[in-house]
This record gives sequence, structure tokens and C-alpha cells, in this order.
Amino acid sequence: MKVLLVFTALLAAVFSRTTFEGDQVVRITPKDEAQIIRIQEMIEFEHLQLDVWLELTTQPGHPIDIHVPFGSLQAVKAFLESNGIQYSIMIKDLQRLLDEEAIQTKRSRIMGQPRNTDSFNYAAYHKLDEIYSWMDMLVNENPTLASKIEIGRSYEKRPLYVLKFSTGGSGRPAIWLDMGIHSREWVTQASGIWMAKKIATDYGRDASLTSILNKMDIFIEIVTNPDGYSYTHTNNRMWRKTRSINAGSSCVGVDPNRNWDAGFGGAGASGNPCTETYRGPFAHSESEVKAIVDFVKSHGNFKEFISIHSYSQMLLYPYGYIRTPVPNQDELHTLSTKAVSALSSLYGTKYRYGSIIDTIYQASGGTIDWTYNQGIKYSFSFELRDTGRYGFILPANQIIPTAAETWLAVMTLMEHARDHPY
Ligand code: 0X9
Ligand code: ZN
Repeated sequence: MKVLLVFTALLAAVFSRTTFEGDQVVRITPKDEAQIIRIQEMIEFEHLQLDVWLELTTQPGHPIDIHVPFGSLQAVKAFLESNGIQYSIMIKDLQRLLDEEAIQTKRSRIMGQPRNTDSFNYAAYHKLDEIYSWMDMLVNENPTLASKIEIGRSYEKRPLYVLKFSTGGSGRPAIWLDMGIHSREWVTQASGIWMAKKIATDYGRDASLTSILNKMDIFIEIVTNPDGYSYTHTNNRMWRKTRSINAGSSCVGVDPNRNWDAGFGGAGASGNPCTETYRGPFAHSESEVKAIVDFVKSHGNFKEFISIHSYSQMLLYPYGYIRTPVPNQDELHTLSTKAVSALSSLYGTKYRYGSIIDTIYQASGGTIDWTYNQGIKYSFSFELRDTGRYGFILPANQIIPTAAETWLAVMTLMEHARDHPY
């Protein structure tokens, strides 16, 4: 009997969903170096189980958002207060927000399976199988423009799909877009779906997109980390990393945005598998990363690479792992000014921009540093909405506005690549 009880408890633990009742997201604003060091110490104290949502910079005066489990709240607040560190509560009860999101998602599912991509609900978050079915519909509806390529398999053997938009030719210069490499950044996959549909709709109608596609191919990987994405739906909405098992550790997953061979292992990543920025055992250890590496190398003609994350409203270019400016920094900066102003023209959403290391913080082993070093001189990364009110739990009614405004910036970047062949 006792064995049975233990077994049931174990099963419940394995299959149960992580809940976040009473958890809060706290915004901490350090006023000097000493306070930053105290905060870092607190984050590294594993017992508190802190999850850094956003580390805007490691400069005094810039806020850090941390998801604090209910059980650690008292300790964290006491620690901050005793050190005179300023903080405010961004999200009062994380689970309440997640419950609302789940209700919205369920409600949208009542509409049933869409028959085509026009009746698909772009203003809702979808599960992996729904996204994969949608991809098939899009390809079936646009057989001369769109195709689906499986570039590899995830750690848990899910297919890694890339949508290719091409009007012909062979070995054409190409543009890459990816979303969802961090699985909990749901607005990115949702925006990717919207953007792919936009391409299919606008080709032959919008002069600028048409002229891009008459010269270049566009590749989009909407769910770059499908294991993580699936896990955010079934077990833990806040999952960020891959789902690979780490030898010698009970902690799962690698940060796929620290796993690339660009300053791999340097400052701005962790060697501890239990952290959210674990770089992995070696560069390109993650099959989700390796699949892109192999694809980009064998294609050999990518001219622009855009990797989409959330949140904090930023447009970033390399580098993240070193302070050295890239040779075409002035060009990337001027182009970013243009892209961000196009983005703002729709709803006035404000974006900051610059190199990763100057605008956010040092991060090593990141995607666009590797692509830049491969010779893709138009390498960019977005951090989409918002600036922290909802963070990763951005309400579904913001999906279309977010995608639509971002699209204006993406078009600006693509037009530049089209007009500046190299
Ligand atoms: O820490 C990261 O990987 C990025 N922030 S996120 O909240 N999306 O995790 C920032 C690092 C560099 N930024 C991008 N390449 N977007
Ligand atoms: Zn991210």
C-alpha cells in the first residue's frame, strides 16, 4: 500500500502541471554597482528558485524583472528592503494571469478546427499540432509560393519545420526569420504565423514584398524550439530552454540562445545546468541549434537573418559577446533607426535599439553573433512587446497589433537587404 502511495505521488509529480499560485514578478531597480552585486548573489542562491524574466542591463538604474515563487517572496522582499534596494510588483499573482490566458485560449478553441488559413484565429495562442496543421494548409493553398522543409528533429524527435517562400530560381539570396527559440515567448510564434500568412497574402498584391520575393527567398522557422513549446502547454508555461537531459544533473534543458559557436563559454552565459542561461556541454550541442547551423551553411547564400524574441521592445544587432563594434555598425544603426520608426508609425510603440552588449547585456553564444560571423552582415534580433506589464504572458488580443507593427520593421530590414546585394 505504502509503495503504491509513493508511486502515485511520484506519478503526480511527473505528470502534473507546475502552478504559480501567489508567485509574483518583481521589478528591481539597483541604484549602484554594490546593489547589482547583491542582486546577483540573490539570483544565484538556488534555494530561492528565482527565474529572471528580464535583465535589462547590468547598469545601475536599469530594472531587472524576476519571477519569485510564493515561498520565496518574504525572503526576497526582506533581503531587498534590508539592502535598501528599490522594487515594485509588476505581476501580483502569476497564476491568475495564466488562468485568464488559458480561458482565452480555450474560448478560441470552441470555434473548432479551421478549414483553411483564412478561418484560422490569428488572435489566439495555439498548440504545436494546430500550428503544424496550419502550416500544411498554408502550403496546400499556395503550392507555387510556399513549401515546407524539415531541417532536422528536436531532442524529443519532433520535426523542425521551416516554411520556404520562393518564386523560383535556384540558389537565390535568402532571408531567414525564426521565432520561439525561447519557448515561453509565445507572442513570437504567434507573430510568425501571422507574418507567414501576410507573405502569402501580399505576394502579387504588395509591390514591395513582391519585388523582394522576385529576387530573394524567405525562410521562416516559426517554432524553433518545439519540445519547449509543447512543454509550455502541457507542464510549465514558463519553460524557456530546450528539453535535453543534462548528464550528471537532474536539471533539464539548455538555453538555445547561449549554445552557438560565437564566444561560446564566455561571460554572459552559465555553466550550471540548473540556470536559465545554461550554455550546454559544447557549442551546437542542441539539435535545434545544429539543424539551423547545418541548414545555413549548406544553403550558403543567406544575406539577412532575423531572430525574434520577447519581451522588452528592442531591435538588436551584433555583438553580444564582445564590445568590439561590427564593421558595418553605422549601417546597421541607421537601418535600425528606420525600422523602428516604421514600427512606431502604426501604434506609437517605442523601441530601443543598438548592439546587444550595449543595449541589453553581455550574452555569449547567441544566434545572431554566430550568423554575423558566418558572413551574414544583416543579422538582427527583435525583442517584441511588452515592457513588463504582462511580460511573457502578453494577452492574445495584442498578437495581431504586435505582429502588424513588427512586420513594418521587418519589411524595412528586408527592403534594405534587397537593395544592397553583396
Ligand atoms: O537573454 C536572452 O537570450 C535575450 N533576452 S530574452 O528575454 N529573449 O531571453 C537577450 C539576449 C540577446 N537578445 C537577442 N538576441 N534577442
Ligand atoms: Zn528570448
